[in-house]
Formats: sequence, structure tokens, C-alpha cells
Amino acid sequence: MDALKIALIGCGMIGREHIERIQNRIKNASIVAVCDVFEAGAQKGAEIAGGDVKVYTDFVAAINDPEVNAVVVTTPGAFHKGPVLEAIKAGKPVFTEKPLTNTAAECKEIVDAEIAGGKHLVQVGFMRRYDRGYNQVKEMLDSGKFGAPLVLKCTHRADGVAPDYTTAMAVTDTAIHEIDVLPWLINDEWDEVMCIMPKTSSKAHEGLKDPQVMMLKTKGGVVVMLEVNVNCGFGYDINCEVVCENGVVNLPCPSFPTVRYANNVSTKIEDNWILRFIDSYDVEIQDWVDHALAGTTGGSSAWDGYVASITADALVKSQTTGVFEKVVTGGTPDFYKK
Ligand code: ISE
Repeated sequence: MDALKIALIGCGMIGREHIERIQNRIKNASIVAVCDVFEAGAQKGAEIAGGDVKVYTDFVAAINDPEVNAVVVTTPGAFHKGPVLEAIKAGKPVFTEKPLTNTAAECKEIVDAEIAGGKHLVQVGFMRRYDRGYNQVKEMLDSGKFGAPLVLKCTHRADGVAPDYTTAMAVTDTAIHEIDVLPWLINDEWDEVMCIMPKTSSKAHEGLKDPQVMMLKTKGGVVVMLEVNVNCGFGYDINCEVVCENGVVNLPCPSFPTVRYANNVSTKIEDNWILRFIDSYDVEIQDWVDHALAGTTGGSSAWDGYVASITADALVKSQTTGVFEKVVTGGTPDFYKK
């Protein structure tokens, strides 16, 4: 195989982003089929893709199209399992957006199917592992110069959320990024996690608890404090301060000019996550293509996706119990050991 011929399943917002990205910026890959349960959605996807892309409303047919040799899944998380399992069954490499699925039980089915097939086919779209800033921080920490990381202070703030965003989604949709990227950043594993509910913002819609404060402890004893605050109203604001034995390393902010004007010094904050991580998505998808062509996977594996979901389940449980909940993975299977 010298180029990926991709069926993209799910033509919503992130699906359309990836169609545009793959057709215009990614080497050795093109979209040959698009699929969405809503035909109008699939047609829109085909329009963005251009050319004579095939249009499907049934993901089984799209994935098994003989011209297709790879799959991208961009449906909502609750609908990832079906197409990912179908791609594994067809023996085709599959990139699925995060989370791998919404529950650990469903992730386990995917992990079991991939192990049974004996081939690494699944990559999960945790794009922060490809972000320049996180990689710069990781390189500094890995150099050993700053000593061991001890405490991480993180914020995950968003301008606002849709009315169907739930209290659990603060974990499963939002904090899931920190859940995946932070153990990778500091070479550690989660041990126990807890969620505390501060006073709810008057800007949160009916029934939503926001902000939330999450405390996550690693097996190595590092403590992470994470503020998830999705109605902050001032932009998309991701911060990560790593307090080490000999120094403190901060994740760089997106670079905008600092402006002096009208008795103020100010710097813009990014509007949303698509813009904040746009470069990371490009690097991530190209890396998936390169790995798939070489018969391997990069980034987060199905196992990483499973572990993230186990951790998320524990945090969601803690949203009601209010105490630390253990993260029990049962240990990495040999198949996923690097
Ligand atoms: C999205 O995937 C993100 O990347 C954002 O960081 C997060 O705030 C949002 O909830 C997710 O859907």
C-alpha cells in the first residue's frame, strides 16, 4: 500500500475539519468515501472532499468498500465502537477521534478484538500528544535537569458549551485530554482520582455542575490539580504548570502579540479548541498516515484509550461519591508494551 484511501465515518464538525485537512494538507492519503447516518451530512462531507467521493449512510458498507484501505471515525463518542470494530474485522487501520468510546466496557471490547486480530490497527485521536508545547515541556522534563515532577497545576477552560453538555462530560469529553496527556508527559500512571464540586457558576445551564476541580494522583506520587471550567466566557484557556524538584516548567501559551493600547497591556486568548490545537491535528493525522502505511500505529493506542476511559469512569463515580476512587487497569498486556 503506498497511499491511504480513506472512508471517513461521521461528517459533523470534527469530521468536516479532517476531510478538509486530509484533502488539502496531508501527504499520501485521500478521502475516497464519506459516511453519515444523515444523508445530507454525508453529502456535505462529499462536497468538502471534492471529486467523485462515494457517499454512504451505512458504515459497514463504507468500511468494506473494496477501494477503501483505511478508516477515520469522527462520529460522536457514543457511536465509535461499531465502526472501530468493523475496521478491525476488515483488517484496515483506523484512526478514531477521542474518546475511544464513552465507557471502559466498550473500550475493552475494542482492545480484545485488536489483540485477537494480532495486528495494531487502532490509533486514538488525543491530539495533545502532538502539540508542540507539550512536546517541548516533555523534552525538558525528560532531560532530568529539573528533577522529578511533584505537582501539576492545570486548567481546562472553555468559553461556553452546548445545552446538551452534561456534568459527566466535564470528565468524559473535556478532562479526558488531561487524563491521556499528563501520564504521557511525566512517564507515570494514574493511581486514584477525585472530583470536588465548588460553587456552580451562574453561567452554567440548568443541571450542569461547572466548574469542577479534579485531583489525580499517580502511582509515582505526583498530585495533579485540574480546574475544568467550561463557561469561563473569556476564551479557550489551557494551562499546565509542572512543579519539579529544581524548577517549574509551564506549557507555552499560543503566541499572540502583546499589545499596549489605551493604558493596557494585553494578549489575546484563543477562541476555541479547534484553533488552539490546529497544528497538532495536522501533525497527528500525518503521523497516523505514515504509521498506517508502515503497518504500525503512533500516538495513543487502543490500550491508552481504554486506560483513559477507566480513569474517566473513576472520576465520574467520584463526582457523586466525593472521595478518591482507584484506577484499576489490571496491567498493560504484552501486546501493547512498547
Ligand atoms: C474537545 O475535544 C476538546 O478538545 C476540548 O478541549 C474540550 O474542551 C471539549 O470538551 C472537547 O469536546
